[in-house]
Amino acid sequence: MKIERIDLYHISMRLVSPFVTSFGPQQQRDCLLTAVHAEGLTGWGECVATNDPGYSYETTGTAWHILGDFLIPALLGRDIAGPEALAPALSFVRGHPLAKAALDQSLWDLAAQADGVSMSARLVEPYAEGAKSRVPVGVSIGIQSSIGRTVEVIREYYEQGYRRIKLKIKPGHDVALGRAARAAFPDLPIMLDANSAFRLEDAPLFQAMDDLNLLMLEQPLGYEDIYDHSLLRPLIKTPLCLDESIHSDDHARYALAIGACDIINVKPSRVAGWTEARRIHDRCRAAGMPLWVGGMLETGIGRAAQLALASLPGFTLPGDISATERYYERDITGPFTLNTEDSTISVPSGVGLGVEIDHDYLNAVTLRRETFTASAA
Ligand code: OSB
Ligand code: MG
Repeated sequence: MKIERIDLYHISMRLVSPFVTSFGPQQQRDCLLTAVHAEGLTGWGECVATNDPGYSYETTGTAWHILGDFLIPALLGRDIAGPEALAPALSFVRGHPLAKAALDQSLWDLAAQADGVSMSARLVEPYAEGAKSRVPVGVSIGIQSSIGRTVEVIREYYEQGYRRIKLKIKPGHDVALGRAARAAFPDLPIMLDANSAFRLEDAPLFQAMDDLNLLMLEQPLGYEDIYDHSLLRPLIKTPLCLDESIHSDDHARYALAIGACDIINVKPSRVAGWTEARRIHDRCRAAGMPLWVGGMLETGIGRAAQLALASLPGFTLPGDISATERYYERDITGPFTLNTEDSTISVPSGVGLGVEIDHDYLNAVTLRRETFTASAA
């Protein structure tokens, strides 16, 4: 596909409630969007970098720089055979997976549109079993003012129909929280996510959770670590999941080789896009390692593509993909809703991402927009 023009947006949307993790609070959710124009079609992508370098070193500012000064100019006027051909064309830029993933999503949307199918259908082509039409989901609950308040928030989401709960933890807000949640909900799948806030020396704290029957413990140790997780894993009963540490299929290979985890949270943005995410899916599925799709408080544009990925057969655990109302009062696409009878969200079946963009609202939340064309490059 010949890439004729790319529009870059910086948007800012207010979350319905602040999202607090071990690396800090977030109330305003900024992100970038890419609209890639090729052969009469437009493919949309979301760069989930935030204003602060908390989860990742990338921010909306670094992503704008890397996209606008390097990645986009490298694509303008080029004929890119398909999404699989994108990574080699961008490999001259080291790192910056969140910036690259926006363009990767745009190209998968374009490829699906060119074939007249949904992104899920385009991604699932290699697998005989086909795509799931609805995927199991849960809700990720940020750090609250108290344990009592956390239990109340769990109850609210439980009443809304969510049947997998993830709680953020940090030092001092850990074992007692898990214990209170388990006491209040004896049979609910509950998991904890530390976002790298602990060290291997904290192993006794995680051993104290062994009797809580947790679904998993997500990324307790360093955000680039694989080795210490492999040392922690045999010391605890709770299944160990990696998020931050896995930036590529190679990292998944290392983690499998040294037994660093039981489960991987695949965020397509963290691994530079859906092509690499699918490689990780194939490797882990062959190795029998369960997977789920993680989230970054996406808008409807990113959420549609998360759901397409989660429809692949190897994503067997509930994803961090919640209903729109859990994040935003109003979104730049139509809302996603929870199927309350089975805690799932339906995978969009329309062509491409399968969402309708509300351009009036998109304009209202846009802080900055720039159009890049081949001639101006
Ligand atoms: O660690 O999974 C994480 C959100 C922002 C940054 C990191 C994480 C998260 C979430 C939210 O847990 C998942 C979601 O609902 O989008
Ligand atoms: Mg996480």
